[in-house]
Formats: sequence, structure tokens, C-alpha cells
Amino acid sequence: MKILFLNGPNLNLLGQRQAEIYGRDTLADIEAQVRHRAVQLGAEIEFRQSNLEGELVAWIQQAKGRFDAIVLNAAAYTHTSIALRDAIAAVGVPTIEVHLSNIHAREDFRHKSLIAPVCRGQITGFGKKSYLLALEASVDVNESK
Ligand code: CA2
Repeated sequence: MKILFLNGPNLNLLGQRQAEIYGRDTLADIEAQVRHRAVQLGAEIEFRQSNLEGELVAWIQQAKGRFDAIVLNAAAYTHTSIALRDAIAAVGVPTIEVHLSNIHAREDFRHKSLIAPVCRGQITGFGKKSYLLALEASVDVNESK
């Protein structure tokens, strides 16, 4: 089973600023923890980050036939991107929306996720654990296919 982890804009800054919201781990730290758990679950993962909406769209399109699930932290594009939503809907690869912070407990503009309706589910608010929960969910989604 192959799972693609995609991370959107500014997540490359994790661990440097706003630790009170997003925690002290860098994205590389989170990747290492996801990788460790993936080995235990017998899953193969690929982990990517981009600040560009079009690059994220291209990666989602290319996931068809190559990955069994996508875990997507679209960051700010969560709240704005019809392009990401259309790409997720078009490829039909089960996609799990993930967030470090609880988007529903923050500013009003973060409450709305444009991608949620085309995702299998949303995991939000558990810090780096959100990624580990999303990994487990991806494996479950594929095992119950
Ligand atoms: O909680 C999440 O995971 C978010 O997807 C993070 C996004 C935010 O726009 C979403 O509403 C919720 C922001 C990622 C930016 O991360 C930074 C990390 C350190 C310093 C500055 C930004």
C-alpha cells in the first residue's frame, strides 16, 4: 500500500515560528515519525511539500494509479482552492484532509474547508498526531475496500 502525503504553503516553516499553534516539530520531524509508523503498518509513504497551488494539483493528478491514498494538509489552500477540490474529485484516490490545529476553533475564515466535501474524512487539531491518525485512517480505508 502506497500513501502520498502532501503539504501545502508555509508548512516548510514548521518548528521555526508559531510553535504555540503548530508545535515545535519541523515537517521533517513529522515525516520521520510518519515513516516509522508506516513501516510498522506495512505501508510505503512519500512525503512532499509545495508552496504552489498548481504543483499540488499536478501531484494529486499524478497520484491516480500510483498511490492508494492521499493525506493532504492543504494549509491555507484548504479555505480557498476550488482547483484542489476539483483535482481530488477528478482522480478518485481516497483523500484524507489533515490539519495540525483545530481549524474549527480558530478564525471564522478557517472554519470553511472547500476540500472537505470531496475527502473521505477530516482529522484536525491533534498536532503532529493528526498525521499519524491520518496514516491509520488511510490504511483502514484501503483494507475495507
Ligand atoms: O492547522 C493546520 O495544519 C493548517 O492547515 C495550517 C495552515 C493554516 O492556514 C490552516 O488554516 C490550518 C498554515 C500553515 C502555515 O504554517 C506555519 C508554520 C510556522 C510558521 C508560520 C506558518
